[in-house]
This record gives sequence, C-alpha cells and structure tokens, in this order.
Amino acid sequence: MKILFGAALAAAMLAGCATGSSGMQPAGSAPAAMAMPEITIYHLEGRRSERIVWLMEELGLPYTLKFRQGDLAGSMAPIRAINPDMPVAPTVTIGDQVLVESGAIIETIINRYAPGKLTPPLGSPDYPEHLKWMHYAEGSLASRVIADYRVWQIKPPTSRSPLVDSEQVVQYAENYLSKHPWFGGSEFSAADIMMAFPLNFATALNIVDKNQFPRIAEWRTRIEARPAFKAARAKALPNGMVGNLPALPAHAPPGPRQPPQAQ
Ligand SMILES: N[C@@H](CCC(=O)N[C@@H](CS)C(=O)NCC(=O)O)C(=O)O
Repeated sequence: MKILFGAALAAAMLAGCATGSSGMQPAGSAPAAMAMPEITIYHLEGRRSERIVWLMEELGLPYTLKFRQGDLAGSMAPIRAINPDMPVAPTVTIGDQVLVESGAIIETIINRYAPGKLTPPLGSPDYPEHLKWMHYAEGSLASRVIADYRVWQIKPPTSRSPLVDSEQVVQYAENYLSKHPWFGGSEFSAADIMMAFPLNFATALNIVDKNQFPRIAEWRTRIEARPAFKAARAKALPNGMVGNLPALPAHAPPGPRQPPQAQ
C-alpha cells in the first residue's frame, strides 16, 4: 500500500462529503473471477473513497491506496492530475482505465473479480432490495441530505419541504432496518457499504436527529465491528477525521409538511 504524505483543501469545497469476504451465492453458481489488474484508489480521508477501501478489505483483494495524510488538498492534487474533468473521490484506476462513481466502481470490481460476493443470489427476494439500496445511497439519500445541508447553510428554512426531504429518506432506511438486519437483506452486502457514508453524513452533521433512528445506530455499531471495516479505517483514516464540516445547529423545523405542489 502506498500512502503519500504532505500539505488542505478548504472543507467547504468538499461540502457534500464528511465524513473478510462474505460469499452470498450458492457454491458453483457464480461465474469465474477475471484476472485482476492493479487497482489504485485515489482517496480523501473521511470521504466516499473509503467505500472502495472497505470493499477491497471485505473481499481480501490487493490495492494501492493514494492519499496524503491529513491533507485534503494534497490528496486532491493527484486526482485532479489524473481526472481533470471530474476530480472527485473516489477516483479509481483499474489497469489503465480511470473510473468515478463509487457504485459503478463497486459493481465492476465485484462482477469481474469477486463474482457472487457481497451480493444476494440473483433470484432471491433480497437481490432487488440490495440493488435498490446500492442506487438509493447516492440517487435518493446523498442527493437530498446534501441538498438540505447546503440550503440550510445559505438560509435556514422556516418550514419543511413538501417534497421528500432528508428526514423522510433516512426514515425509509430506518424502516427497512426494522425488518431486515442489513441493506443486503438477510446478509451484509455491498449495499451496506454504499449506505454507510450518506447515513453517517446525515446524522453526524445533524441534518437529521440521530435519536430518531435507533435501528440505523444499531446497524452502524455492527458494521463498525466488522474486521474489514476496522482494517479499512486503520489504513484510510489513520488519525481521525480531516476537514470536518460544521454540523447544523438544528434539525428541520417541526410541524406538518405543506401539501405537495408541482416542482
Ligand atoms: N456520486 C459520486 C460522488 C463523488 C463525490 O462527490 N465525492 C466527493 C468526496 S465525498 C468529492 O470528491 N467532492 C469534491 C468536489 O465536489 O469538489 C460517488 O458516489 O462516487
């Protein structure tokens, strides 16, 4: 593992960021794994790139990790160099191909190099739920939570949005965990890896009241106890959070939603 040390990107630029293999397919049903080229993870501490580090630790696959400890700007510099059109973390190289979007990176790595791992069997009832959470994490959860955070920073709202807001997207996850132990359904899956970052962002930055979501808190305790999570944290966040974003002073104002209106 290569870790580069050095000089800090303003946390504000990163607003929208904060913070052993488990086979799930029955033996013999998954296609053979492809030969894996070198995988390099360009990382920012406490940001979404930790998903890929955690994935690789869960799968027991080798990778090179690049970041400058305690230095977000220094970690961003090689990302800008390799990926000037979309300089975000994670940026990952698989062989000589440069990739962004953590969900796509995770699905590529699993489908090629660890087929059947961290994914419920295709025909199982858990499969579509797993896939839903894989996409929900960025498509519905992170997008609303980060939008609400940014709006609050500009002008605290005086009433709740009539549209689906942060509280509702987190509540939906809470409701699922009241009936299932994992976002993979009956077993831990890559969907749990996708969901951890935006749920942590929502509660740690006080965008929602963490006390309203005990199932999510209990799930977080279980994911953080996983050896692969601990190994990933030790490598990817060795000295604790860097460039903390300010937490909101209050949650969404109480009271009923306004009736829905056209967007
Ligand atoms: N949907 C993308 C989001 C990537 C992203 O926005 N990453 C943040 C770090 S958590 C970033 O690099 N932000 C830099 C910026 O927005 O300038 C993913 O899931 O990979």
